[in-house]
Amino acid sequence: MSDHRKIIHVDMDAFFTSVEQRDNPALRGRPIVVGGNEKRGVIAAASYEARKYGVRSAMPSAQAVKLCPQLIFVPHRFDAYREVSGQIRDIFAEYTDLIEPLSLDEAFLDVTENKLQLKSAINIANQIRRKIKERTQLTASAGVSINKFLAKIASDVNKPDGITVILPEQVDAFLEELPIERFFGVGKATASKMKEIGIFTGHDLKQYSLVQLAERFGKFGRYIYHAVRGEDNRPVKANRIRKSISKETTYSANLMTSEDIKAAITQLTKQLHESSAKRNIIGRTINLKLRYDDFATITRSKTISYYTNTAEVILSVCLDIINDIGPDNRGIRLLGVGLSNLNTELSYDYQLSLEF
Ligand code: DCP
Ligand code: CA
Ligand code: CA
Repeated sequence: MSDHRKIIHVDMDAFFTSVEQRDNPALRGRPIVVGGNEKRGVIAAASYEARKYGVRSAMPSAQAVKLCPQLIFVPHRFDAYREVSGQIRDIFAEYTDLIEPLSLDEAFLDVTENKLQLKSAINIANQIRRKIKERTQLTASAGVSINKFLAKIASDVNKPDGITVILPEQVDAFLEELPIERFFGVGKATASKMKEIGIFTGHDLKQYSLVQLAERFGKFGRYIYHAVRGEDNRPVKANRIRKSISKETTYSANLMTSEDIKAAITQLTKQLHESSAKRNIIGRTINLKLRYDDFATITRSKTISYYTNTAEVILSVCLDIINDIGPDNRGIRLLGVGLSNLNTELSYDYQLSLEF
């Protein structure tokens, strides 16, 4: 018997736009996007028909319209996405309680031991995909392998509506051929740094020692050294999904003027941007926390129609909130700025939880 773990990564196909096409037949087969509008904003999701024109999530709307003039903009319906998210989690829970959601539309499952005593993880992944289709009329793709790193990469290989299995004996060859930008956790910046030193594939990456990679890429270098050898022992952790991210400061001298407050919030939004960008976290709700010199504390939030982590957007929403609160002659001893309603996609949470 194999002593490898059996890990599945499931990810819904073109999630928001597929829900919209399911619920409105007039949108089926058409290039649609969710998020933004013809004139402004950023695209959250693009249907496969829109992707043929090069339209992608996180692209400014104006650029998308240039690529595809007949593009249809559909408003968000987060309740509908959350409902599907709950339905797929219920399906996962029929097999295991070791479910680690990474965002609304994807999760890791450890099915080494499972509730139905099934031996084959491939069988389980296919059952899950079939049930998702039956109960939600949507498709999902799955990756099946021996660890999270491989399962996550695998789920993307035969998208949409596909399954990819990387068996233990296939791991080395698969990773050696894999282009470096496909490695989970390698963003654009890291990929170009790697290419500068001749790393284009897993095979190239293997030529570097642990020390060399650690010197150049820090903790992530150590992680990737092991990952390219198929070593990733991180457990599937149930319900690790992050709900919010924030930065706050207590000031040694109370803030009294609106200029001081603005400067302090500007500083906090910069820090919040850095820390959320590093983790690839974007959110729709901006939270502001204020503590006055008499320790009275208030928190106020505003929700916008798209995900963001840009400092300018967060700052302008915070200033709106401050404006709504109105003038107050108490001094301010603490300010906090945060994001919630997150779409926590992945890769960088990853880097924080590397333990070897
Ligand atoms: N999303 C978003 N803003 C982003 C990225 C994604 O609002 N910058 C939302 C819309 C997506 C959903 O999260 O539909 C899931 O993101 P994925 O990256 O899994 O992308 P899709 O499910 O849309 O497509 P794929 O079939 O490639 O998984
Ligand atoms: Ca998806
Ligand atoms: Ca996803």
